[in-house]
Amino acid sequence: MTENVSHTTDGGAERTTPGVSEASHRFGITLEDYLLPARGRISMMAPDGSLIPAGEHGTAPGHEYPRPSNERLLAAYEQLVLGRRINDQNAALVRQGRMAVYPSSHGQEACQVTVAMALEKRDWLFPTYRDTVAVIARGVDPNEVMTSFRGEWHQGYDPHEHNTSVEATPLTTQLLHAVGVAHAARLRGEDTVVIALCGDGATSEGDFHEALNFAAVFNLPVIFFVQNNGYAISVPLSAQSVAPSLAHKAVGYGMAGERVDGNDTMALLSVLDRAVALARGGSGPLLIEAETYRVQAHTNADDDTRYRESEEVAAWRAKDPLLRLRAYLVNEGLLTEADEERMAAKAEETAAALRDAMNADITPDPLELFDYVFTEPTPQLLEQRAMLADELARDEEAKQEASK
Ligand SMILES: Cc1ncc(C[n+]2csc(CCOP(=O)(O)OP(=O)(O)O)c2C)c(N)n1
Ligand SMILES: [Mg+2]
Repeated sequence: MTENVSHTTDGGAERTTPGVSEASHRFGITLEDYLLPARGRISMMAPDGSLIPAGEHGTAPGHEYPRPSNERLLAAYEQLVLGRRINDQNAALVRQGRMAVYPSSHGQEACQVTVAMALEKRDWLFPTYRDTVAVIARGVDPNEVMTSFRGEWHQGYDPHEHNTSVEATPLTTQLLHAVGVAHAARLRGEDTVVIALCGDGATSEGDFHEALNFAAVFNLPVIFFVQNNGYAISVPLSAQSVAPSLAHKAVGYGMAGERVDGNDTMALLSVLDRAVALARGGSGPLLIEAETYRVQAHTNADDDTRYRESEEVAAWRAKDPLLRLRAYLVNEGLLTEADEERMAAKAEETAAALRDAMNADITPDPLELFDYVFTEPTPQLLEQRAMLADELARDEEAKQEASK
């Protein structure tokens, strides 16, 4: 294989970071093939759960990916069952008025679960508002994750306890934070890998460009994982980008880009495991575009029937990631009825605990608003806190006086 390697001769190779050049040599493929190995979409499992033959996975020649172990696929399936239950429970809690908002990842659970599984505990995950299931798969208590969605002002969990950042609502701020954390880890000599999540619409943001460029120039171990679910609220991808694929955006930064079937747990695990190993080994950042679909509305606040056809949604429901992996595992005799009952019961237990937690009323302390803003509060914040404390004390006095 290696004797056929032809690298760019126009200086492109020299401009590329040594990590990227070394990776292309290692695989015995051209720099161009390394930077954009997935001419097609990588997939390993058909929607009916049958295996796609190795030569048809969509990878570049000489660039085949190993199939994840059965144990790993079974563990992923358990997480998918839990993730689906959490998504549907949260949607119900919103309808019952117990939660303010919930951007569901129903139908995107394969992406959610596999990014968490690909990382080690010491690594970092930077999620968005749609990535609750990924945060839970990272080990964060679901009740803590849902705190902010019920309208409390704090995030509910300590990012440092789980190496999992807050679920960012401003599009792509988290990508810059992810790059910063990767840079800091590098300077400290740690081998941390960072996965930063964003959506298809978010790739139009200026911060997306800055984050990718900085990560590539500094050869940082960041995996930018784009869940292309077809829409940014009501805006379809066709109105968002005319790039041949979102993965193509990587090559302009000197970064490898891959496209993967985002409803194929097997392909996702394989692509992500390889990406994490490459990033940890010093090959620099990677961009992965996972093609999936937002089968529900953006949030409870919008009506998706106004901007898309129900046939489109139905076609994607037929590619459901959970049913696909289940079909594979059942066909292979890897998933028994007893396994399914156990997994469903565990998911039900989590959903019940979530209902109890969200149904319990809270009485927030208004002064808590000033806590956790900065490690060292600014003089202005301290002044505002004192003003509010004074006002609250006077309110209390007035109440006492009135009740006499
Ligand atoms: C900087 C910024 N601009 C606009 C918004 C409003 N907004 C919230 S979600 C969203 C759509 C994002 O779509 P996409 O990146 O595809 O993610 P998805 O919701 O599909 O997961 C927009 C425009 C925002 N949160 N932040
Ligand atoms: Mg989207």
